[in-house]
Amino acid sequence: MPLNTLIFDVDGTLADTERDAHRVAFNRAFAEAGLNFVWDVETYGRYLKVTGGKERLRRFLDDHPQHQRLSDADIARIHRRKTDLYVEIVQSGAVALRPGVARLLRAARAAGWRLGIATTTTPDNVEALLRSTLGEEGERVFHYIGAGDIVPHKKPAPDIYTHVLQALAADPADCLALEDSENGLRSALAAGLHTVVTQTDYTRGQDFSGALRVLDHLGEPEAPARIVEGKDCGKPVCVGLEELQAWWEEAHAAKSTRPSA
Ligand code: XBP
Ligand code: MG
Repeated sequence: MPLNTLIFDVDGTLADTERDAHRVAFNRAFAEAGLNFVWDVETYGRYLKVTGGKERLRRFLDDHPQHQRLSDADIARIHRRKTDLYVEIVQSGAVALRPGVARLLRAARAAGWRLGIATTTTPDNVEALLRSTLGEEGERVFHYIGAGDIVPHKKPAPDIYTHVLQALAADPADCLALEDSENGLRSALAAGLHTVVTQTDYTRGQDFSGALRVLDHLGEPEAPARIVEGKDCGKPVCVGLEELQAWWEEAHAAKSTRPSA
């Protein structure tokens, strides 16, 4: 079977949502809840290693016992408000898709490829992002969206990718994952998926060993991306179906057909 399915991460991959949308929404929710701390850009970057907003807040509080203690119910309540605030930010049009994303989605749909989403973030956030960037029918671009607490273990565990593969009735050998972070890459590799990484300011410098290629973004014809790790490092490229197919075939031609996590 040729490559026929792409599974996208959301935060950092479809759009650069973390610094100016998720982080800002968290801080607004903290202020509304009367919490006396703020996540600056650097602090948020460190805690991004904990996937999932509720889990991230719990870890931060565990590391900072000087702040007020919160029950799991308190965290869930603050996080629900954070989701509403995030959705408001996204609905205001403040977040755009990363370069090349809409172009690649269009090309994949036109070629009859299957499209999935495997993300740690809350389903409401995905819906808002897809509608604000791709239009009212944005969610329908994807054949299946797997998001948030639907699986027991968040990335870097393979659960969300395994779940999406099952929902799409897809063999990982026929699919490719697109990710932006080491946690996401580990998750996709552990589910048996070859993976292309488009790094962000927050994930640059992470360990992307095992990725087919690492790029600064997917690129557009008039503003190509650059391969920053992997074969042809330094080369400008506008990532389309042909490039993904070639990188995937190259990996399949290598001694093992399955990536190693
Ligand atoms: C990113 C995450 C999410 C978001 C916040 O995941 O780890 O937790 O930072 O979203 P991915 P929530 O890159 O897999 O999309 O607050 O809704 O968890
Ligand atoms: Mg991500």
